[in-house]
Amino acid sequence: RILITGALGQIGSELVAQLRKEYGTDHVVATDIRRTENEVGIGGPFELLDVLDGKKMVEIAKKYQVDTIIHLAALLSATAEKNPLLAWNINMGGLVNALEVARELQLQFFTPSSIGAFGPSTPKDNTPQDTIQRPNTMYGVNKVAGELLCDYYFQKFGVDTRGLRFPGLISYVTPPGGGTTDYAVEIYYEAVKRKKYTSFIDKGTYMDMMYMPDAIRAIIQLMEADPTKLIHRNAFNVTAMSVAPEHFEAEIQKHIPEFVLEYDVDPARQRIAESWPNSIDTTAAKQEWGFHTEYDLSKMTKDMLEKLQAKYMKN
Ligand code: VAH
Repeated sequence: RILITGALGQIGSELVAQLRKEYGTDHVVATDIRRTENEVGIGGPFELLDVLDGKKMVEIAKKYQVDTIIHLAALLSATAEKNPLLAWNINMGGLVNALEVARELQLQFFTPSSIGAFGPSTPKDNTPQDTIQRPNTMYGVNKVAGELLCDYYFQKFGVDTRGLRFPGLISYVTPPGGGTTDYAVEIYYEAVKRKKYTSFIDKGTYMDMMYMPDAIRAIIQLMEADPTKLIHRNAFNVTAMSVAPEHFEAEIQKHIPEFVLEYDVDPARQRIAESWPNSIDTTAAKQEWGFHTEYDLSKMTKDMLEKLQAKYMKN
């Protein structure tokens, strides 16, 4: 069985659905700090869990006899920058609790890192798997500390920890909350609802992005990978495309010709975005566990617009 924290979030809601499809509904225990109307989390075993409550986390892990924990609960970059101490407490406190459960019960462990684990002094183009990581955001500090802590638990305690440095993730099931790359999700929702969007990230700001189906497949593929082939663990660079707001605009206009993109740059989130790479190198993931993606900008845009039109434009 698999225990998932933050199961009602942007990644969690789709990962729960896919894992339940592949392994069976009762195989996946969804947990989150609150219940929502989100049918995915409630469509099978669900427990309320605040990841700062390590005792309850162990109880749930034992109750369902889990063998894997996927720790997703965290504050994303923009929110973390507004509440840095709260972000440290939740992102690191939650991670330590989850790693301790994995150590005590000898569970396989996954938690995401991010392109946010890189900083202004990191090579910006085709960022290597192994390179300097001095992020200047609290979220980035959390992600680098998290990567080091997960590698430590692997080396020191033999916990089978694995991680992915995710780019911006784009999805239509559950919108993200508090990310810097959220513009790349909002743009599709607004294109369908209002045929216009005002981006808080500036024209020409390149960031790596990936469609959620590719991200979910990468998690499952990494967790099922042969451990003897893994040279790296926490965490692999993965991405599908390096794009800027104007690329989304041009692709959306192929489907909605009257779509208009305007800009009203948010300095706080623009600063975060500019501290991240323009593009990252995914050779290690490809070589060590066969990472690949199926969605490029064109295929993702077609699918996003179709799914959102079905969701919002019943008529
Ligand atoms: C964020 N969506 O914007 C997350 C992610 C690479 C971006 O870490 O904070």
